[in-house]
Amino acid sequence: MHESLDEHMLERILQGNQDLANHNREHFDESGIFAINLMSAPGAGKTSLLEKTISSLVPKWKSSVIEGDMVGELDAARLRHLGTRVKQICTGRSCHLDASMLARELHNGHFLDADFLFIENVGNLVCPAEFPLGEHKRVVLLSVSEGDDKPLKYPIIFRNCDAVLFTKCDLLPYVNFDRTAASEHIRTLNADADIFSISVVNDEGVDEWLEWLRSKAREKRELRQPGNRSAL
Ligand SMILES: Nc1nc2c(ncn2[C@@H]2O[C@H](COP(=O)(O)OP(=O)(O)OP(=O)(O)O)[C@@H](O)[C@H]2O)c(=O)[nH]1
Ligand SMILES: [Mg+2]
Repeated sequence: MHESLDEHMLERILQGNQDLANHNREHFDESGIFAINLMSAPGAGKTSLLEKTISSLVPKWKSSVIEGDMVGELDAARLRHLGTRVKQICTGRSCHLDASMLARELHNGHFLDADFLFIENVGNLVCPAEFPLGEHKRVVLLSVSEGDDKPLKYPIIFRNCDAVLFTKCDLLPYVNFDRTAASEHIRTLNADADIFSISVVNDEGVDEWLEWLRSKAREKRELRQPGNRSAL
């Protein structure tokens, strides 16, 4: 995409997106929802993780989902089975969600009546990294069948995230994926990212992931208490 755009035009597009992302963040903060942008290559396990996560969070925590896909409603249908409020955004020829797509949905407001807003981005390790949506946390899934070198080859998305989930860890006996090497690659780019090993097949790491989500949401909620305006 970027090759055909001159630098100046690209900067303007990214700045326009950032402005709208800031606007989206205001909506999130006003409503008290905690927004997470899930990004990965196609098929790394985003929807499967959401199925597991949302069904584990109920009844105490309520979730809404915005699903980004180029076409179709397959992932949205999977999540609606759980009784979750899901809005599908079809991006057409675009390989990522952008802040304007979200802004259009947020203005109707009813998605924000929940504790968590999970935003499943279009499967792509490149473009979603450059288009923040206003989310509070950015989470990257790297499935073990993709290879432990991916942080080195797609650095932007790993540099600009809050957590990395190695997914499908039940497959580790069958693939060459060195978790230590992958973690070191991530650390060279991003000293602060939390790193988890997850499998929705044998539930490895699922409790740690859920506790991470809950603790981040609680932190956010505490910062919003009256008298503490720093989070807004
Ligand atoms: N073995 C194993 N398979 C998994 C796991 N998580 C997901 N899968 C499988 O991986 C495939 C893709 O999973 P999805 O959850 O659809 O992946 P996704 O990232 O949402 O895919 P897109 O939305 O198309 O980018 C499915 O066949 C899942 O059953 C896991 O922990 N272990
Ligand atoms: Mg999906």
